[in-house]
Amino acid sequence: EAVNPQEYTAVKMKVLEWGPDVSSEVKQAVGGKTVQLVAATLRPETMYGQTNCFVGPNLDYGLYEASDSELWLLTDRAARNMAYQGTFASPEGVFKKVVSVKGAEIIGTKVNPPFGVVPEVYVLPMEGVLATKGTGVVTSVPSDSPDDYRTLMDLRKKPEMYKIDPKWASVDPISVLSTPKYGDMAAEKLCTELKIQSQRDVKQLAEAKELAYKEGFYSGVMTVGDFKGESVQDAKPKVRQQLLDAGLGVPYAE
Ligand code: A2H
Repeated sequence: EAVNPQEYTAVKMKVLEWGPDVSSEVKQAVGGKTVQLVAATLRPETMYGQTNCFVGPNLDYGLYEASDSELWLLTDRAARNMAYQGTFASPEGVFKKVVSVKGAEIIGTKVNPPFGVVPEVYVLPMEGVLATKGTGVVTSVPSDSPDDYRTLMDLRKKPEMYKIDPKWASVDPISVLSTPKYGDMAAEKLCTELKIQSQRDVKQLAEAKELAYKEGFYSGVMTVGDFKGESVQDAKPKVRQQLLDAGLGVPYAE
């Protein structure tokens, strides 16, 4: 466990249309409320480049009452943490689960990624999503996250095996920043350089992640959005603040 807490930004990805496998029990429990998939990220400045949303197909999630009108989809662990961080409308420490949801159920669900250049993206399965980190929901930015890039390529290669409609994985990586070392598609470049063959190459992916993160943070320049032309270091807290101000994100620490 880290000594210092990680400061995540939890971004709200609004459900626009359920995928084919969502149970009628879940739909009934939702009624007319808005459902948000809530993804924890350390890279708020990359949100322009969201192409998908990942969940662990075997993980357990729930829909939790964030307010009178909104249900949030995340893990039980994250809901408890958020309740204690005063994120919900309910009194501190109080959280209410409306219904349980299995990750596999929501594959193919269409969501709206906040600040995304592409306004409608699909939920896909990722093998390595940890129940013990963040919200268990990961927004996919394949331009800058090697894990996201490699997973997207795996899914495109074997859509039948992963039981997905190829159209759900059809959005290409979108450049959000540029660096001297890796150009404007750091994840693809590093996956090629390090010969990363699958999302299961966890050791090389960890190395690629570290390299992309450092180069992006210290040498990156934004190529899209309100802070285009500014350094990533400067843009990062500004994009985060915009997400918070717009009600599209909340701080989340663990
Ligand atoms: B990051 P750290 Cl563009 N299981 O967001 C696996 N991975 C998870 C997760 C979980 N339960 N919850 C969050 N994550 C991912 C964007 C991003 C991220 C980019 C580049 C790198 C990157 C888009 N995906 O992460 O172990 C989320 O992906 C590498 C730092 O707490 C989150 O930020 O450092 C990151 O891992 C948090 O990982």
